[in-house]
Amino acid sequence: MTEYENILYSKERGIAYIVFNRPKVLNALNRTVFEELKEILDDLYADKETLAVIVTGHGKAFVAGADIAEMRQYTPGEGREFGIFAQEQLNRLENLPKPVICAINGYALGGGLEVALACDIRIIAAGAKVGQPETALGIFPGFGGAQRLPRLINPGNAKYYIYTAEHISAERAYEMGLVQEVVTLEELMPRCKALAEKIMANGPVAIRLAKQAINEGLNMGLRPALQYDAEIFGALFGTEDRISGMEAFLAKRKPEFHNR
Ligand code: DAK
Repeated sequence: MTEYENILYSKERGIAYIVFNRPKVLNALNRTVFEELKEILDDLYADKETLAVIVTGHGKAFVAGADIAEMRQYTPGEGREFGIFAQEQLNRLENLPKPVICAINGYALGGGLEVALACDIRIIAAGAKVGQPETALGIFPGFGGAQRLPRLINPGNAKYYIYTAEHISAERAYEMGLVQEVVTLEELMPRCKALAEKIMANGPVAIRLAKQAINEGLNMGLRPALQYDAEIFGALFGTEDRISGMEAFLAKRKPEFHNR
């Protein structure tokens, strides 16, 4: 396994772990973090064995945002280039053909929340805070937060939190549907692993195509989205997993899926 300076990357029993690891600066995202994330995503796109991914942070924060110290001296051209590269990696994370669970262990602010928004499911530790405080720095959420947050939660709430730059408690995030569960910090990783295992017990090809249908469909109107579903759904009937899933049901036994 490749060692990275700013990210701990490991795999165990079908689950890959991406752990942001710059605890001295609350895992702030600099250019190098995104370069490392790019390599990790290259690996995950090619990896057929890994069936789920968990993203979290080392130390007291998940990610406290983009690295303000590094960004401070950016020219408009550098800012644009950094934004394009970072956005591309978050788009690739969002569309990774495997379920991605975000374990929010502490602050997920600015770019940190934008990473979490690019994951499929968010579980948060009680006491952790999320938010898009960029307007307090004179910028707005430029890694996708201005687009993904209002699509995920009520646009009025998204505007409220982007305009005020207020931190959002775990409970309020749950109330708004921004996260799926609030658990204690001790329970966070066991719960995320159990959730990954539960998902992995189902047909991997079905999950991959469900994710594709949902992500693509969210960018379309209802009719073209349903048409798109019908097209990719048909492909499932040619898979070995679909046959073994249905045969197992009829034979009253547990299915065995082979990701084919
Ligand atoms: N960047 C750099 N360093 C950071 C940091 C960050 N985002 N957040 C924290 N740190 C550093 C602190 O400076 C401090 O360093 P030392 O003083 O020890 O050297 C260390 O981490 C510990 O932080 P604190 O001492 O502040 O810890 P506290 O527990 O007191 O406070 C906090 C925790 C999370 C409330 C506080 O650190 C904080 O407010 N952090 C900043 C949060 C924030 O504003 N995040 C948004 C960043 S802006 C772009 C698109 C998008 C973006 C950028 C560009 N383009 C399209 C170009 C995204 C921007 C952002 O994410």
